[in-house]
Amino acid sequence: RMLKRQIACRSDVNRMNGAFLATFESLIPPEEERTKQNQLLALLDGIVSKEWPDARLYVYGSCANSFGFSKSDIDICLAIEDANIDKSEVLLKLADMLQSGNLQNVQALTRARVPIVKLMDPETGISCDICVNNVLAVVNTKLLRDYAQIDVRLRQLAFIVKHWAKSRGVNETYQGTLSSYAYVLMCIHFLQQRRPAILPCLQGMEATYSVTVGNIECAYFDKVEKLYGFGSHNGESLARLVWAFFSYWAYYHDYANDVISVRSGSTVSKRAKDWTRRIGNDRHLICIEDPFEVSHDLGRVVDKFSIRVLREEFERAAEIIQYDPNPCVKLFEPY
Ligand code: 3AT
Ligand code: MG
Repeated sequence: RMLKRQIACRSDVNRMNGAFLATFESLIPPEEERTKQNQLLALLDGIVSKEWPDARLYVYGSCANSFGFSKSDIDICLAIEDANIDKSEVLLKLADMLQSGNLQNVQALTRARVPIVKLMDPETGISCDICVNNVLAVVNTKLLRDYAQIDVRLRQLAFIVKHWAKSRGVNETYQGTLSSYAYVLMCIHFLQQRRPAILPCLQGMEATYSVTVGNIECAYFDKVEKLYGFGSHNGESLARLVWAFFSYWAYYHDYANDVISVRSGSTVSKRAKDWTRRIGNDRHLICIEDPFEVSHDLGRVVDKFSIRVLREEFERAAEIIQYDPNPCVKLFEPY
């Protein structure tokens, strides 16, 4: 039955390519958003440097990893060298200063998993979250951005997948579904696995970039300009990749045994990572290894209820692309 599906699809799915490309184009942020972001960043930089002259602000997440839609919030990391600082104190102090600096909805969330200050800039209308010394997020943002430069199909595929996840309500970690970061890693892994491969494994190549964060060594080949055209032996269209992506997660991924691993460019076994049973709140029902914090399963938020929701949504998506002649309407239908 699977084989029949594949054969049926091979000839048809490319006809949908224009619709997927148009969806992708419609989600790309216009250039003036970048200008506004820089304007806000300059304002924040001025405020921060009064109290912490040596501190630096880094944009991470979707505004910096090239997987951001139009009108995304900005994620900012305040990097302070001093190892003795108390993050909560810094955030409370920062919230005070932002409030006096005419920013709106300023709120310090010091007890969150990643403590942040939230704010809205009335001048640009942009909302942002500021965290302190979350250097790994800045580094994983660079990794994603570097992968995106190798083959345009990664950005296209990830936009479609993120748009689908947001439309279908499966991009909510607090409800047991996956983060955007997890979905982008799923796309990178998937493109590393195509034959011929569309993406290489940057962490498996000679390291040209290396930083140590705490006890984690982050090293990989970052001269991605040398890798332009890497995937050109594979001529698969966006539509075909979207269809194959959802089919993979619907019908082919081995949930019982496999961990997807961008770090290794392949899958690794759950057994080898000792991720075969529930430990504390980590259930490991869908396993996505963080490329740097390798003991961290990005699927750990998924529980026995939400895994069913996710798998049903993967199947639904695969079926729609398979059978619907105009899939972009139903695929992104609000849930
Ligand atoms: P949206 O467009 O905002 O949905 P995003 O790329 O900003 O997507 P997230 O909001 O999920 O992605 O996360 C913001 C960044 O924080 C992305 C990544 O650099 C980092 N990050 C998120 N979740 C994790 C995690 N579990 N472990 C390590 N880094 C993470
Ligand atoms: Mg974000």
